[in-house]
Amino acid sequence: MSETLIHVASGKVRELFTIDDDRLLLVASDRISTFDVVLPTEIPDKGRVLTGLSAFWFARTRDVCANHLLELRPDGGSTECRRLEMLPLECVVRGYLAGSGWKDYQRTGSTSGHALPRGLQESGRLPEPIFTPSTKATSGHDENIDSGRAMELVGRERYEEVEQTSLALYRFAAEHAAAHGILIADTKFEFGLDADGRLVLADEAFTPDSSRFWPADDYTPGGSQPSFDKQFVRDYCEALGWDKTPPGPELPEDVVAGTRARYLDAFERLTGIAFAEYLADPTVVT
Ligand code: PZK
Repeated sequence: MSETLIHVASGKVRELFTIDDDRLLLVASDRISTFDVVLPTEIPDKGRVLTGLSAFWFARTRDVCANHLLELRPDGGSTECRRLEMLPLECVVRGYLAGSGWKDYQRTGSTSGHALPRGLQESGRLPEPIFTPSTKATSGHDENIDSGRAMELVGRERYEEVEQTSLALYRFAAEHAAAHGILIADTKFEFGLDADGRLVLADEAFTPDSSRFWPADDYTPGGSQPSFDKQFVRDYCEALGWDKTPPGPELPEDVVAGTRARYLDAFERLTGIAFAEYLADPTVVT
């Protein structure tokens, strides 16, 4: 049996191929980006860690929302997915105030139309998680939009469904992760519709590339927090004095090893499964 794969899309560090009319192959590479630039040095096993984490979360949130995962491939770094009609919305949930949410708040006291209490700190925990959708920018950064604009894009009923579903997914994962020493500050989902118009969670879910993971032990609101996975890379790049425009710098061996260890640590803490067990049989996460 042979399959001809047709390349359909490239993300910064992932590729999407068509298998047939109904199925796509999502391949997670070992590439890493920082300050929005993909670096020339790979982190061995990063793609497998992210693929395994997504599959773990998909398996545990099926009752909250259906998802696109059909099959984890034996290599552990790629998945067969259902082909969907994607919604033109990045579905972001924030439990803590960081990144563009913090920037919006400092300027306006709100983000994506959510008026927030005064006196919140950078990286502070929000009173309640909030849904802050953004549009998929064709170039550059996604743009935060309010619920009115998001409803124009997907319709009122679908908007309410993706908001409630996103919040429920976040609450589930954030509670699980916090119990295992990792704060999920925020996360981004992509949803699609199946042929019957049912909402389906697509893309990746609760990976360090789609979420801000912070080590709970070091959590100190009132400033930016170290990233669980990329902090060695950022610190190294800052110390180099690189101007953050392409091309990015090569990473030395110790930064690669330290970063790889952080990805494996996140995987093992969140799943409770040894990474070697996952490599031997990826289906152990599902
Ligand atoms: C789809 N993307 C973004 C993600 C990339 C690009 N299940 C699906 N059905 C139809 N389309 C998509 C998906 C998913 N997931 C997702 N673009 C199309 C994207 C990852 C890598 F290169």
